[in-house]
Amino acid sequence: MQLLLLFIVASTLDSDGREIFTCYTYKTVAEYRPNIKQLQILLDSSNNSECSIFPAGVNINVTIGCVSISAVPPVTFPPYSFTISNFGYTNTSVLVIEGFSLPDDGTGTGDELSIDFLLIEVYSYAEITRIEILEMQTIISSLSECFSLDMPVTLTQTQITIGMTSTGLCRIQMQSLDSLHITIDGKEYSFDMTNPPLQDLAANYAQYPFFSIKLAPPGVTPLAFTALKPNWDATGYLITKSGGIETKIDLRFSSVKYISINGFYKQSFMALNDGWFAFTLMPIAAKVKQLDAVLASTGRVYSNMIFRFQISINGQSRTFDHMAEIYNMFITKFNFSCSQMPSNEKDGCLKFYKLVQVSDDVDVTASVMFYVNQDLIVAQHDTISYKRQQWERTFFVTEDENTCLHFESSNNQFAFDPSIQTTFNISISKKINATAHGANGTFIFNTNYNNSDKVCFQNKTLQDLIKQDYIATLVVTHGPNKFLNIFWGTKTADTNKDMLAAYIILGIGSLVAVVYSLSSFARFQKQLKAMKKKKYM
Ligand SMILES: *[C@@H]1O[C@H](CO)[C@@H](O)[C@H](O)[C@H]1NC(C)=O
Ligand SMILES: *[C@@H]1O[C@H](CO)[C@@H](O)[C@H](O)[C@H]1NC(C)=O
Ligand SMILES: *[C@@H]1O[C@H](CO)[C@@H](O)[C@H](O)[C@H]1NC(C)=O
Ligand SMILES: *[C@@H]1O[C@H](CO)[C@@H](O)[C@H](O)[C@H]1NC(C)=O
Ligand SMILES: *[C@@H]1O[C@H](CO)[C@@H](O)[C@H](O)[C@H]1NC(C)=O
Ligand SMILES: *[C@@H]1O[C@H](CO)[C@@H](O)[C@H](O)[C@H]1NC(C)=O
Ligand SMILES: *[C@@H]1O[C@H](CO)[C@@H](O)[C@H](O)[C@H]1NC(C)=O
Ligand SMILES: *[C@@H]1O[C@H](CO)[C@@H](O)[C@H](O)[C@H]1NC(C)=O
Ligand SMILES: CC(=O)N[C@H]1CO[C@H](CO)[C@@H](O)[C@@H]1O
Repeated sequence: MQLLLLFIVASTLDSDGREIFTCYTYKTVAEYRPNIKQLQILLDSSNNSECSIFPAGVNINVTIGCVSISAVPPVTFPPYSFTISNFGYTNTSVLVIEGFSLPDDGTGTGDELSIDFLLIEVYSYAEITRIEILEMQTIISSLSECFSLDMPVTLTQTQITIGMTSTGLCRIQMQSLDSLHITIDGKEYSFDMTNPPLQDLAANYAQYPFFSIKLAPPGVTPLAFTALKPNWDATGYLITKSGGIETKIDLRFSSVKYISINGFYKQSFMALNDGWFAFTLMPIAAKVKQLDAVLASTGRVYSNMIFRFQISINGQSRTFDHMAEIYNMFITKFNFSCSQMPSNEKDGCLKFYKLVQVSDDVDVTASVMFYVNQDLIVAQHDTISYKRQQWERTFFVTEDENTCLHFESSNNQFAFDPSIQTTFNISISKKINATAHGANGTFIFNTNYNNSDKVCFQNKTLQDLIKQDYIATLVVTHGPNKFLNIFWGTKTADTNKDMLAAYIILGIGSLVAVVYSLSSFARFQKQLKAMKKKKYM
């Protein structure tokens, strides 16, 4: 727990109070970070119950002691005095003093005084305890610690958005901020303090743990719509200027994403089920119109397109492509399976599938790319969400009047509390006799689910709907937790074998091309030619 001490002139409290000895051990140390003007006292409690008597509001005096002062005349300095209001003997383990700097040593060299000991006095009206610190560590705080490592960057045609997580360590620096520089794909963009978002940065830095800044490079379009990839390389740094000294603070971006039209999808996610990667993309009609306008503005008529899904995790990635010839915003569901891979790639694919299945930190992007022969004319890139799956496999089994959801557990099973109601929201999309692939049946069931491997419902309409081809989207809500699964079938399965057979039949007829890593364009062209001229409706 950290205490932030503000410079408040100490109200003089009675320092003649009773002294309590040994509230802290000799392991209590002080760390001084001269570059960020901060003194931290890491308190090592001796768990002396007597010391619990200190109230929340205490005064603290820090006295700097120098035994040998070479300076002539010897420098003298008053103690630093602070008041804090949230002290707790058992829970205050660090005292952080901001804006602390040691006095000049008086030798004219500009060096800071070297100190021999620190005396810390913590006192209230009635009690005082003293801590002597004989060893002080001077630590040059790395300026790379100004922000925590989670710093995502989003690029659009007109805007650079940087999400920042403040560690609070560089408040002093941020007050003398001078400029921000960011290099995207070899091109540098600079922003000085005339940019309001930069003016806000210092204030936001001190105030919020997380905030973002949005920068619009004046008069330039950072990226064209023909960006081939959603993931970019970018570097950036801040410059601060104080007393004629320039300091560079590197920004380490956790990800750099290019998004063509922002907020393109009202829903977009990936789900895994029984060896399948299933993707759902539901665009917003108004955004599709915007994309159409961008396409029209190229003055060219695209001949083919690719829906590309890229899944990355720990430096490994897989790309799945779905090739089509026309754009139909009603293609909303995509699926890929390792079983569709060439035999030499199946094992690698399955390993990857298993890795994704048990990971939380998976990066998934969806790209819709329009081509005139091999020229990419427009691309829409988005990041889509993925949540670790609760069940490895979900499927329906009909048992008389009952329609039962069966679950095969995954490695990471969340335990449902049977005393709390669980909501099963099942949306069925029909593949046959549906103008679009949109849902045309939603069923909500509330039950006190007890972690059993199946849960049954009675609804005649649902039972009829799953007699034929369907795609089911299941959202299970349990308190604040939500679990999502997507699965499908040609008919209700009674055994695993039937279900697997159904999957394989679906796989064979599909026009899906599955590619590892980014396939060369020649390969794509070959595959495209080999495709039958079919349209998706
Ligand atoms: C702490 O410092 C203040 C201001 O210098 C002083 O008035 C006060 O007596 C000091 N308290 C103790 C306990 O030394
Ligand atoms: C005080 O208690 C804490 C937490 O129980 C323990 O980690 C620590 O070692 C104790 N310190 C001493 C000096 O006994
Ligand atoms: C310590 O605990 C007290 C009482 O629970 C609380 O008021 C105070 O804010 C805490 N201090 C810190 C530094 O967490
Ligand atoms: C059920 O899920 C569908 C989509 O899967 C959603 O549109 C609908 O709002 C959900 N209903 C409830 C009550 O959560
Ligand atoms: C789903 O849509 C199809 C085609 O529009 C229709 O034939 C069918 O009755 C619909 N089913 C439900 C349950 O609404
Ligand atoms: C089945 O579910 C549908 C959709 O939620 C509902 O309209 C219908 O009343 C249900 N039928 C029965 C018998 O519960
Ligand atoms: C869990 O619920 C199912 C049906 O809802 C029931 O058959 C089963 O006995 C229950 N299991 C436990 C351990 O309570
Ligand atoms: C999987 O995708 C292919 C190509 O879009 C499609 O033909 C097939 O029906 C899909 N299968 C399921 C179960 O959705
Ligand atoms: C598979 C299926 O149910 N197909 C039906 C689609 O709708 C037409 C007429 O609306 C029926 O004749 C088909 O049997």
